[in-house]
Amino acid sequence: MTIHGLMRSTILAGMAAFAFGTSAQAADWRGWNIHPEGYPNTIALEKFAKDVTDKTEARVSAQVYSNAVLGDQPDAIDQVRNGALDFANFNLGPMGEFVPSINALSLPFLFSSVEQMHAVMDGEIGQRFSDDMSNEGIVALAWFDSGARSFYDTQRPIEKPEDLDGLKIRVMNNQLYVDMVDDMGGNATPMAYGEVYQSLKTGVLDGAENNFPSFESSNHYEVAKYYSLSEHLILPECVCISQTSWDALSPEDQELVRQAAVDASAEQRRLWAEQEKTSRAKVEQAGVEINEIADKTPFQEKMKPVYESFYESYPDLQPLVEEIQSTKVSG
Ligand code: BDP
Repeated sequence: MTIHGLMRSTILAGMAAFAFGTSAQAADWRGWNIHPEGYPNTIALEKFAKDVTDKTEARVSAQVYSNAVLGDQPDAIDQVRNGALDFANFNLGPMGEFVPSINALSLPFLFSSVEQMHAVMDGEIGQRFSDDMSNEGIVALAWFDSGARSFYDTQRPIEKPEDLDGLKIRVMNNQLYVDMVDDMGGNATPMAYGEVYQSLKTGVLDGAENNFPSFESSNHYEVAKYYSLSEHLILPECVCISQTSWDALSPEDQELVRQAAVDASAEQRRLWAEQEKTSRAKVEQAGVEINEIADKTPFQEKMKPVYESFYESYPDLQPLVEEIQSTKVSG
């Protein structure tokens, strides 16, 4: 081939790659969301999808599918991992089944406050968690608030661990939560979120545990009239992207998507703070009895075996847990 011929074919190949590259880049992103319309996470995730679409000038066109219409949370995590779904808002509880170090966050009474959880997640430790998730094919771009989870049930106020005796309590999909409830004295039942309402109504379950916004939006408060402020779990949530979808983006678009997630998280945290109050007021008005637990020590004492068996399974994670516990809240 002459030098001209070579140049011409190189240019043609380049043009073809450019044309192909542009069309291959235009992506339709499907996003998983478990919550209904109007929930802080839904509003924030929709904002994320809109920002992504607008800022990339539709090189990525993102759409949120709410109410878990795309499947249960554990399935959805798996689908984001293998690239069948592009993005999602996940709770880091069920994530522990896929990324072992994330289980540290599911140790009951780990954080002393929601502020401490944010200090940990927004800092260097949070970065380590997102690195671990990324090794499993999930890119965590920002963290959402999920408040604190407490027990609620149809039978009686929970003031001490003995009050859980014999109660069938739904937990999210993670062995740590089964151990947590069983060691406190209840009977743990892992179940998909969408099945809990009916199970509470028919007596298949006596109770469950969640934050105020979810207790309200799931309508569980219509059937479970005792909400007891155990605040045993403070779980962060993520805006997560499939590594496959992420890797297909140009560095410029990755930056736009990252910024959209950071903005969505600021919006979610602002909405969350309001929703916690309105949801609490709404369930109280609907006749739910909210019980303060003056002394949580008896519940915490019961969690010693959960920590011990965690350290036995993951000796490497003990320093991380201690680092989290000693993180100070600044300001
Ligand atoms: C909500 C979380 C959601 C969980 C749900 C549950 O935001 O991700 O699926 O609890 O209990 O608070 O399953």
